[in-house]
Amino acid sequence: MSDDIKLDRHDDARAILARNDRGGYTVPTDRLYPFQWNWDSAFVAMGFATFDIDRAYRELERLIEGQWEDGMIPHIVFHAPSDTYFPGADVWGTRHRIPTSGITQPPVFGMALRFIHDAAVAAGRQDALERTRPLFAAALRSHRWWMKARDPERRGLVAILHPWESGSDNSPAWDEALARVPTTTTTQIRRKDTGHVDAAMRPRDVDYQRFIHLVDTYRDCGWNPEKQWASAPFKVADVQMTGILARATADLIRLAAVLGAQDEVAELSEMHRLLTEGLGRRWRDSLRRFVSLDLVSGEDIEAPTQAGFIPLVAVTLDGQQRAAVAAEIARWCDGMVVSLPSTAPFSPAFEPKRYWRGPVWAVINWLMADGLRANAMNELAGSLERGTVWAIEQAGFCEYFDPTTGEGLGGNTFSWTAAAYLVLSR
Ligand code: 2M8
Repeated sequence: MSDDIKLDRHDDARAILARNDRGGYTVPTDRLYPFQWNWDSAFVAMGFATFDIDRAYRELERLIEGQWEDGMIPHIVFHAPSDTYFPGADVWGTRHRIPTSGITQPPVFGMALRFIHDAAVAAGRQDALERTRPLFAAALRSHRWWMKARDPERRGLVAILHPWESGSDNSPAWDEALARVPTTTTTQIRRKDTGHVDAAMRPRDVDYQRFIHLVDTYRDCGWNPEKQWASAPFKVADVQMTGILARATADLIRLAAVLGAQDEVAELSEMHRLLTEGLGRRWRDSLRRFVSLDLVSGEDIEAPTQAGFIPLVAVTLDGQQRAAVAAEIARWCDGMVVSLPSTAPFSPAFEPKRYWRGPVWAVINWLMADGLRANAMNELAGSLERGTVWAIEQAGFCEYFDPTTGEGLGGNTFSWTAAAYLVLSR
């Protein structure tokens, strides 16, 4: 790695964010994803916070324009029409004043808000509290929604009802649970993604049939959370989602304290306790990682994906667990040009070029490094960060990278990859 030319791409990263700006919100990339995506925007907001605090706040302010009455922050906000993406606003058939999808995505929002608030304070901004306060209120409403709508049985784990909610759409983690979902749809499937990107790097048609079957099912529930919970053919208590929610809750506790919101500190602390205890029960010594729970079959999901390590952002491991995680990650990285692969290379499900079935994702490495550092595994954290920065400098701001070659894949000039570069190369 050290023999390669070191390129400084900070200007390029900022230029990508500028180019993907559609007026206070950022699209993940032109054409392939022409709207505002929930967790992309949270990462992007942190990228902006490294050089433009106002724009960072603005990104989150625009995202919550899509927040529903019940507190859910949808996974897509369709601010302006575009016909280059499927499924568009018409397929979702939701009733918000700005068209949105009807499902959500990982709540990185709370993490981003704390990051931006801290950056604003460090920059001596007098208006930090004033800008943070309404966003904190929105984040709190969304965390309440998560606990009520997605952990009604109080396991201390939040569930996804659609693979798109996880952000890791076609991960092998969903294979068994998704196989039970019928492939029939009432919506006509008109994929656009494979017109922008090589189909071999995308989910398969049969995955899309099931994705859209789920959309049809929940639209028929009128997007009512209780009805959806009762009729969901896909329901997974996801450790990646729960880890991010728990971590974002810790960040909101800190903000509540700064804002002098004592009742909210207590409420969020209780939420945090539930979630971290729930996560604690999902650790498996034999696998050296955490496992999600299939709520339809009642079985552990043992597929080796990055999700198994993400709870590190929220929980404190003991010494034995730390050693186990280090050994497991070393096993996944063995022989890879860039790490961390999103599926373990020794798994039969590993496909180094197919989307969430193997490729390296810069934002996952960002979360991984954060979680490792929170658990005093600084060396490993640093090596993942340096590897990510190196991959971007060699291959560009791609959507994801082939771990076996370092090749950049998927969409180009990707916003969250640019944001990851800005934050990880500081
Ligand atoms: C991908 O997901 C969308 C659906 O939400 C898609 O494939 O159409 C995922 O990589 C997801 O994590 C990401 O937020 C989104 C936009 O970058 O693209």
